[in-house]
Amino acid sequence: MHCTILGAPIQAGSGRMGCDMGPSALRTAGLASALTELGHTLTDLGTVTPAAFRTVTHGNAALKALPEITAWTEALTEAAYSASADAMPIFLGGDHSISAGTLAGIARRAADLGRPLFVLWLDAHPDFHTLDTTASGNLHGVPLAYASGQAGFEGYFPSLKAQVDPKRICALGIRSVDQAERLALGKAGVTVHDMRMIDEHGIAPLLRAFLERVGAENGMLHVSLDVDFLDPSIAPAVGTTVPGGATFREAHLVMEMLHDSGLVTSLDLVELNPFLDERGRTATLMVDLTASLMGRRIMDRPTRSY
Ligand code: B3U
Ligand code: MN
Ligand code: MN
Repeated sequence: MHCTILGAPIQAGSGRMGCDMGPSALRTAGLASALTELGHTLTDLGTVTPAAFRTVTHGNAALKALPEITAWTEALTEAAYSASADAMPIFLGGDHSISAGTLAGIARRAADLGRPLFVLWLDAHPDFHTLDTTASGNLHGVPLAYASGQAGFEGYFPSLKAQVDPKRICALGIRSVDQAERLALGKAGVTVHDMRMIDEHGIAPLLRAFLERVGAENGMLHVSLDVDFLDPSIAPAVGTTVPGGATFREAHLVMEMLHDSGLVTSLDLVELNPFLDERGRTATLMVDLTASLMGRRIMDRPTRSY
């Protein structure tokens, strides 16, 4: 597989500093060599640069860094579209607001190819706020709502050339949802597998059912991996730790099943805040999970084929 790597060092969407060091920490933890050791080829496209910020005002006074995130979203939409021309792009955040742009660009690519785009959102949070409903004002809480065409972004975020069908989104690992999001997710028809579902059914059957849908429709699959999908005991380098996250083995199993499916066409690695890390262990875990997604395995065979 040919991969492209793009750094998107945004931190303003998370409301605290540190995520801008994410791309650097992922590179330092050996992302490139992990990929090439698995036989993949790779082009590191460096760092995306946003255009100058415009002044914008919005009725929701809580919103933080709207001009900045808007400019980043424009730049990342274009970058994601070109980086996905003939390669699998891996986007290095940066906070989760990067996915407003990465999803918009990938959705446009999928529309060009005439293929349905599916999204696997691995996160403690669904990030399904609009500019009107977010109470924290942190724009890492809105990308999935924006990219799936929810109302309220018009005139602020770039208009979408193609959007993600909310019915093709599966959010897995969810354990912190605001009321406005809960209502909007239900209305839009997003599949939400929260931690209770994972505890009751196991993570593998839930993921398998989704992958079977993607495969049946010859879909493209974008995976968005937020550090806080993982339990904070194994991944401390994130601003919004939520207890009760995915275990080390659950996370690797998800990645191994994704690899075996052969369906993944793009990936976000987001919310890594190296300032909060312990001797690079979270950055290293994110790289190891990426390696599992890209084919690293314990024995030289998949456990199950699709
Ligand atoms: N839903 C809350 C919390 C949050 C969302 N994403 C993260 N935290 N990382 C909000 O602020 O929108
Ligand atoms: Mn997130
Ligand atoms: Mn999160």
